[in-house]
Order: sequence, then structure tokens, then C-alpha cells
Amino acid sequence: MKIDILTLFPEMITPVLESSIIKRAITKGLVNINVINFRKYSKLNNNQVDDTSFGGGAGMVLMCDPIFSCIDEIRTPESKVILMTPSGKVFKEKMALDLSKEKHLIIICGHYEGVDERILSIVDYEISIGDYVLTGGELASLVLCDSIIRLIPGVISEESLDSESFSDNLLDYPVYTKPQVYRGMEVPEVLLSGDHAKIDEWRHEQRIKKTQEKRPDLLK
Ligand code: 6GU
Repeated sequence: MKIDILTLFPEMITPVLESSIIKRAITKGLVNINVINFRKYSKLNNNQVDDTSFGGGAGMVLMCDPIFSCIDEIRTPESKVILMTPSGKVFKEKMALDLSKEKHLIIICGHYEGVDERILSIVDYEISIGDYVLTGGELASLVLCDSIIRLIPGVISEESLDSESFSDNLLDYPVYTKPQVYRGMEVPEVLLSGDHAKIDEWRHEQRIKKTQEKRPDLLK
């Protein structure tokens, strides 16, 4: 998969891509990520990319031309263009799974008061990561990339994807490691039994119980 991230703040993005599992996915050649500062596509003095809002109001609006020009250059028939915006559809694991099957994602990080509405004409998906406001789309784009990249085959083991949170609309089961007793708290007996059928059954029950307790909305 190829991902192009269009941002005015590449320094917010790059360090995250150079760490942990995303770094490994890049090194293995499973994903190719390109961070593009679209300011360089501005044809105006001082590489201006934003201006005041027609009709008045606080804040600056990202102009069409730098973003259109950049996308004209990098888009192919296989590309999907995503705009990160608090007005978008709220991101869910299912969307991550669908997007992980794409060949090329172009992710635009919105900023300031917003983007000129006409930019939506070249956007396939508007995505938000939740009902709160961020200063810009950069952190949101990283959340998107992280959740998508880990689902690309070969990035993490198939086994770890099997019963994790949100698969089957359930949270993950509780896990324990050594020591067997810590400050008086014991590991559930069944996990020490070696009976894998029983363990699987217990884990499934725990997923349902935990989801009922913590996220009953997922069961609806
Ligand atoms: Cl994608 N952008 C901004 N600025 N704020 C957000 C968001 C995105 N998702 C949630 N809040």
C-alpha cells in the first residue's frame, strides 16, 4: 500500500512513522508512506496556502489551489482521497479494515478554520476520529494510518488479529502474565488448567461480559 499524507506540519508526522510497528512495516516494504508539505504547491507570494473566509468570521481557510495541484500530480485511478475533518464520518475498526485493502490512500490534514468547501469535490471520504476538536488533522491522520497499517497482511501476526477488541463487535478478553499471584490478586484458575477448549470458552464469555459492562453500545 502507498499512503501520501498532505500536511503543513510534516514534523508532527514523521517521527511517529519512524517508530515501532509502522517503522517495521515500512522497512519490510509492506507500506510506503510519503509526507508532503502542500505549501510547496502554492503559486502565491510567500507560498500562501490560506486566506480569510468569504462572508467574514474568525480564522483562516485552506485554499483550493495548493491541495488541488498536489492531488492532480499524485492521484492515479487507484487512489482514494481522504479528508481528515471533525465533520467527517466517525472512524471505526470496520473502516480501517476496508481501507487496509486499498492500493493508494491520499490523506489531507485539514487545519485552521477548515478547508474551502470546494475541496470536497475531489475527496472520496471525510473522516473524523471522534467527537472532540483537534488543532488539525495531523494526529487524526496518524491514528488512521496506525489502525490501517497494522491490518495489512504481514504487519502483525494473523493470530493477534483474531480475537482483539472490536472483532465481532466485542472487546478483547482479559490477559494475565507472571507472577501467578500479585499483591494477593490471582490469575483465574482456568488459564492455568492447560485445557484449551475450556480456556477458549472462558475467553469468549469474558469478551461478552466485558463488552456488556464497559461498552454496551457495541452489543446493540
Ligand atoms: Cl480528523 N480533525 C480535527 N481538526 N479535529 C478532529 C478530527 C479531525 N477528528 C476528531 N476531531
